[in-house]
Amino acid sequence: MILTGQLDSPFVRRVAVALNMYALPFEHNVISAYDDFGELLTLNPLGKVPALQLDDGTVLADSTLILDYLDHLVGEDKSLWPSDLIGRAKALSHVGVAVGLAEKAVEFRTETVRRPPGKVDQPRVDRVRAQIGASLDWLEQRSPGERFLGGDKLTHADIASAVAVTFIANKNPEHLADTSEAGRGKYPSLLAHMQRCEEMAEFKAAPFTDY
Ligand SMILES: N[C@@H](CCC(=O)N[C@@H](CS)C(=O)NCC(=O)O)C(=O)O
Repeated sequence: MILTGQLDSPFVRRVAVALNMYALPFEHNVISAYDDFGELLTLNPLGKVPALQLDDGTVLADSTLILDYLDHLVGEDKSLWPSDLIGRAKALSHVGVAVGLAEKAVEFRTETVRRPPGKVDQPRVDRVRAQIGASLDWLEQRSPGERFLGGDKLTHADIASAVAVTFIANKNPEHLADTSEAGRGKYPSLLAHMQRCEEMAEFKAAPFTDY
C-alpha cells in the first residue's frame, strides 16, 4: 500500500497512525497537495490528500473511507472502534466533531494564509474561528482525565482528536490560547489527551511535520 500526502495534514496523519496501530506496512509518498498538484490529480481526481493506493492499483481517497477499508482489512476484533453500540455511537460522535474541527482548522489557514492580500473575507474568517472555538470547547468537555476516550483502548476518536489538536497547536496556536485573566489554560484535558496520544510509538512513527 502507498499512502500519499504530507504529515502536516491531520487527515493523512490519522490514516498513517491507524496503519501503524494495525502494524500494516506501507510506502509513504510525500507529495504536497499544493506544490505537486498536477501529480496528485493523476492519482486522485479531487487533487486532495490523503490517497491510499492498494496493491491492486485501486486508489481510496478521504481519510474516513480509507479507514473504513483498513478496519475491514484487519477485522472487527482488531478494529479501532469500540465493539459495543453505545461506545461506538460516542466514538462516532467524537470523530465527527474532531474531523470537522480539522477541516475548519485547514479552512482557517486557506482563508487567512492562501488568500491574496485584500481578498480576505473577514466575516467568513470570524465564522470559521467561532466554529473552531466551539468544537474545541466540545472536545474539552469530553476529554478524559486519563488514558483514552473509551477507557484503556485507543480508538479512531482519540486519533482524530489528537491529530486535529496537534495541527492547530503547530499552525494556529492562538485558537488554544487562554486570554482570560486567570489564564489557567482553556483546554487542559484536551491538550493532555493529545500529549498522551502523541507519546505513543504509533504516533511518533508518523510525526506532525512542517515542510
Ligand atoms: N475530508 C477529507 C479532507 C482532506 C483534505 O481536506 N485534505 C487537504 C490537505 S490537509 C487537501 O488535500 N486540500 C487540498 C484541496 O482541498 O484542494 C479527508 O478526511 O480526507
